[in-house]
Amino acid sequence: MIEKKRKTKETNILIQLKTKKEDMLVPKLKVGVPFFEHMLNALLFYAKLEMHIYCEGDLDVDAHHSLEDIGIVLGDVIQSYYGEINKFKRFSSCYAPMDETLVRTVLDISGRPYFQIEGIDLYALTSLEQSLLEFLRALAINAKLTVHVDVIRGFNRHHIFEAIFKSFGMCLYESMVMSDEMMSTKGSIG
Ligand SMILES: [Mn+2]
Repeated sequence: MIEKKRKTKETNILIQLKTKKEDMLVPKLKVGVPFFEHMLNALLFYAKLEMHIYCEGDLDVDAHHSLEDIGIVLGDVIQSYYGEINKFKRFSSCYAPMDETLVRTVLDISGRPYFQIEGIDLYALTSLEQSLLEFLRALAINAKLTVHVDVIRGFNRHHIFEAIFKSFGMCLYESMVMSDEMMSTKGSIG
């Protein structure tokens, strides 16, 4: 089991990841932002990660602090997890269609934090949608991943965000599949 905690004046977060069969963990999401929990559920399902995510945040302000801080702690958990796997496939690219929407995520466990999203009008997003992207950015940066997300087409915002989270989740799974060698010409990640 990997467990990380983070407590500030804005949020109090606990994340646990089941890494062994013997780990006693009841997967549960408790954040209090239903659409984010729906997205997180999709991401973790396709990443094949069993997690307990608890956040008590200042939702009376808005969801921003909670989502960004969960991204920070989850990124930390993911970095510890691939550190334990040690040798992994590293690169992945996954497409998720959802009716009219098509999204592609390309991910590299590079040790070089970078998050880029294209194909979506960032000025037209709702506050919650912006926070969803801040979550993904915080996750990528804190896990030290290079992530490029391209919204190839689509107009239904529920579809677009769900396809982003699904393809990101699929990429996490594929990149962390064990490999028989260290996938780096220089012999180390970063
Ligand atoms: Mn949905």
